[in-house]
Amino acid sequence: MTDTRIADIRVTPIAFSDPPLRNNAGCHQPYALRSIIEVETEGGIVGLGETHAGKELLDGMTDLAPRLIGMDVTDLNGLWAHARRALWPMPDPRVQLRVVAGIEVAMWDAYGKATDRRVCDLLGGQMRKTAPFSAYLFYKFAKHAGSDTADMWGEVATPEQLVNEAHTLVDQHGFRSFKVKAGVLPPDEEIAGLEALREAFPNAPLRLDPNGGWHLHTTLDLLPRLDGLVQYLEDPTHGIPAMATVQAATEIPLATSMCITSDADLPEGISRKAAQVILSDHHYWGGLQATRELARICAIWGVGLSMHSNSHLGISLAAMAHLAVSLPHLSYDCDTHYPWQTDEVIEGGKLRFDKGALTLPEGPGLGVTLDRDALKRLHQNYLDCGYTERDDASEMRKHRPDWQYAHPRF
Ligand code: GKR
Ligand code: MG
Repeated sequence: MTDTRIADIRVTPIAFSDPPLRNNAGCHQPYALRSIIEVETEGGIVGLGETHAGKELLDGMTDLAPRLIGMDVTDLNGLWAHARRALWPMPDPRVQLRVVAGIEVAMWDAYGKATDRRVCDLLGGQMRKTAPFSAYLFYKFAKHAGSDTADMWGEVATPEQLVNEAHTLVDQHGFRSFKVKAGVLPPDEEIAGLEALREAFPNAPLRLDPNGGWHLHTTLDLLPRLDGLVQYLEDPTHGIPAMATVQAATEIPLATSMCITSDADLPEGISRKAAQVILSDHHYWGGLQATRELARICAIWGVGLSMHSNSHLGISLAAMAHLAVSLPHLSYDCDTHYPWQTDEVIEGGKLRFDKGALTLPEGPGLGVTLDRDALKRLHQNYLDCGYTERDDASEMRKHRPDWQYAHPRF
């Protein structure tokens, strides 16, 4: 076996095109940010990771990466020990976990490539052939503010437009379930959108995610209309106490990617029964190993598990898929923003879904390799666009100058 001690860690922030998708916090900017992590071993193997890319995260990478030189790529305990010393405390505790996650995935990938093993095999073996994903539907503007041309999706603001968007995603990727990003339009209009989807796709599971954008009283009032319509209701309202009140009032499973997002939230979230489904995200939870541990906790406590997503490219998708096929406990189709992205940073271009599921890319590790020309181009985008943080609220004000952030809004 080649020498798997870490010789170098490179972190490259990138910016890739993103459509004007709307959510409770505003609207997506023309570029979404990620960082690409390369962990190179003494033996010359390069492992890949992808994670968020705000300034604090990149500073954290700069602090942590040099401390890991000389460590073996299998030494995840060493990674956490160094991370605790280098990154704790940080102003935003969520960022530490996202730093660790990006490097941890690259360590798994490097180890897999060095030993000719797939990451899913290193994670315990393949439990299912493919990783199932659902179509992620968004209300959206036709074009970015200041742009002359509408994108291929056009505006999505009505039930009919939402159904058209769903048809396009199904035609392109074969999805069999749908998640609607809500908290954008008045709830009546969003429920009308769901009802139109139900009519167009009578057997497809539907989910709604207002991102905590509804008041507790609004949510309680709407429950009878959602009962029987949604497979689960994701983060209708904000915080563990309010979610627990809603869950106590309904048979509809509540899911969350907002009120239980790290170990610290688990005792209160589970004991207060704030949600029946936790939407894991290995970027949020500190990597693949931590998410496997979360899956076991969920199985023990009778909580369902699926996956949350943010705008991302193929390295993240491959990592999500390796994790998804190897988790003994995975209850629902996972989320992904991937179909909304046209850029790619891996060789061979976009990974392809078949019937809404992803077959693992072939090869050891994650099965993906870096397209260095694309990395260079997307890094140049990052330098040119001038963003250092995601800012949906400012972007929204370019479309609607009097728009104000409100959480909850309805
Ligand atoms: O990309 O607009 C978006 C989503 O709202 C994202 O930011 C959320 O993190 O997709 C996510 C979710 O499920 O809440
Ligand atoms: Mg969500």
